[in-house]
Amino acid sequence: MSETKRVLLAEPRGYCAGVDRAVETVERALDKHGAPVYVRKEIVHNRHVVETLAERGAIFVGETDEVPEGAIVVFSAHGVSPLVHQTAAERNLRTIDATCPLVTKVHQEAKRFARDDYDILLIGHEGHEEVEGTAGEAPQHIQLVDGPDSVDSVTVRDESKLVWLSQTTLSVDETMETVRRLREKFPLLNDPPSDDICYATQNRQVAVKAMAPECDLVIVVGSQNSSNSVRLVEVALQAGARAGHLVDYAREIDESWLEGVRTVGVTSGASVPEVLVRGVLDYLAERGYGTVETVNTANETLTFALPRELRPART
Ligand code: 0JX
Ligand code: SF4
Repeated sequence: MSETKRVLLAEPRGYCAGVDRAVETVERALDKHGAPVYVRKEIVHNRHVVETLAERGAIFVGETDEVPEGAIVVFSAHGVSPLVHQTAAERNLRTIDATCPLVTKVHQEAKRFARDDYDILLIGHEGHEEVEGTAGEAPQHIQLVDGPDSVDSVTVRDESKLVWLSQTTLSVDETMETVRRLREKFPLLNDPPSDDICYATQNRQVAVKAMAPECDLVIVVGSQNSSNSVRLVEVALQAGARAGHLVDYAREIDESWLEGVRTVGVTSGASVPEVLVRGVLDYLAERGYGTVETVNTANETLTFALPRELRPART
């Protein structure tokens, strides 16, 4: 084996279409209306993004009741329940909804199946904002299934009217295992009309899986509260990477992780700006990992239009 140190760089990585749109929404709202612009929850789950927007005048709040009457509030990419829309309206807030259209799609599915009186098993992580928003569309019909081990405790009203939906940013393999166990228990379980785990989540997992078997170490750039970023570390380890770590910044890399390491895999979550990946590549280059080979498994071209309130007026 050659001793040459190298980096494998996953492609696609980083910003997805929904994050790009959500971050630009806050930037444009600041340009158009001036600071402050309120944002309910983190616009996306990335420390650097949130800190940068806060420096520009965005004020991040936990709930809409912290926003002054009549002010502008942006809803994050992860989506909100109808109750949040309602409380914002009651406070006369001017809302700009940056919910990713692919999250909205899951909300629509939830509403439709609830209208048809199905029991909905929503696979997702308890406490995550996205599942709180989706579950809020039909709380009487939806129950959360947080991974394969939660299947045992699931009970339903009518096994013949049952569908599973999911959070958009889960591990594909773990979700399929959860569905397998659910179907063992409920053979008539219906699949969602289309994939709820979104294209960006899937593509980033496919890319990291392709490089993981060759990696002594995989560094995923992303924040601890970013579901899709955390999943990339898990997927890398399951696919054969010898070690894996999540870092917000290059400065969080521990020199000891590189001991005896020849191949380092690098990728980033869907909420991570490329500048942070560049920081990690520079850090690695300074330590002898200057050769970078891209591992490309898909090309992404999807983009979403900005929320209506921020589109240029028609002439
Ligand atoms: O924690 P998540 O992966 O859902 O969110 P993050 O890191 O902000 O990623 C992009 C937004 C995803 C919404 O589906
Ligand atoms: Fe939308 Fe997927 Fe990005 Fe979430 S990860 S914002 S669902 S494109």
